[in-house]
Amino acid sequence: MIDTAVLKQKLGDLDEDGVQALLDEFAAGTPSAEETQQVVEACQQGMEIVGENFEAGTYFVGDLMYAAQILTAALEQLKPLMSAGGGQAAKGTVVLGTVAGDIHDIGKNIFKALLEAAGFSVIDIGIDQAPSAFVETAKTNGAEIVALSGVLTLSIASMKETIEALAAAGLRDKVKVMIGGNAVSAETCEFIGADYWSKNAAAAVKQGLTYVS
Ligand code: B12
Repeated sequence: MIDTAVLKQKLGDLDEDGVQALLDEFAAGTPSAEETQQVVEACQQGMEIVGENFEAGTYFVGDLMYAAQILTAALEQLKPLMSAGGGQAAKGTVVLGTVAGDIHDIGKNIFKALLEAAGFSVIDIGIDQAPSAFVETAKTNGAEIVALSGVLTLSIASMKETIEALAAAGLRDKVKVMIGGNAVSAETCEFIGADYWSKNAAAAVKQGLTYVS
């Protein structure tokens, strides 16, 4: 197993070659799905360092974009390792998307990969999605779970509007609503009337399994 603290720092430092070398070493060691999850979490923490540097004014939007590029490449490499241990039968349908006004999708894509590895059928409607897109897709596909991703503070308002739209369409009792991303908390979950919140995709998948079992 690689040193995840070093990986976190290398991502925070935007050291693309350093991150790549560590991931190559990791992949060569035939890691378990659990170890892969630890590496994904280290990457997530590395992005927090990037965010802190952005807030402090030492990194700029270009640095955020570069960080996103490094993490997207890392995720592509880690994805096949997330389901180590074998896939499972189809579990249920999840409609997943990033809410209106927000274009961040790296965390959403990690959650999607883990859901699929656990056997869920995932309909990913993409980024910056209006409440109506979640409602229509959930209705058409008889989804059990609607999963809302968002990292901006303003995404909370979009999540609330999406849940209100689900209720107006008569779907609120038929689906479980999960929210995730940097912006969510226990308070926001309660405030907007979601069923579950998490900043940890692996824990959220476990919760999702309880909804469909
Ligand atoms: C990379 C990045 C970008 C990239 C995004 C690229 C992409 N394809 O996603 C780019 C450059 C495009 C970008 C743009 C902007 N960004 Co930006 N960005 C980031 C950064 C550094 C990392 C985000 C990330 O990928 N994190 C890693 C992932 C893995 O973590 P995650 O999203 O939380 O996901 C995990 C969990 O939360 C969970 N999860 C995710 N979704 C879901 C959903 C469900 C249902 C569940 C259960 C779980 C779950 O699973 C994941 C794995 O465990 C963050 C800093 C931060 N700390 O988040 C800033 C940050 C989010 N950005 C910020 C800002 C301000 C912006 C811009 C406004 C900048 C600008 N001036 O233009 C724009 C906004 C554009 C828009 N309208 O959305 C601020 C937001 C501040 C705020 N409070 O609102 C942050 C926090 C930086 C900061 N500290 O100031 N950004």
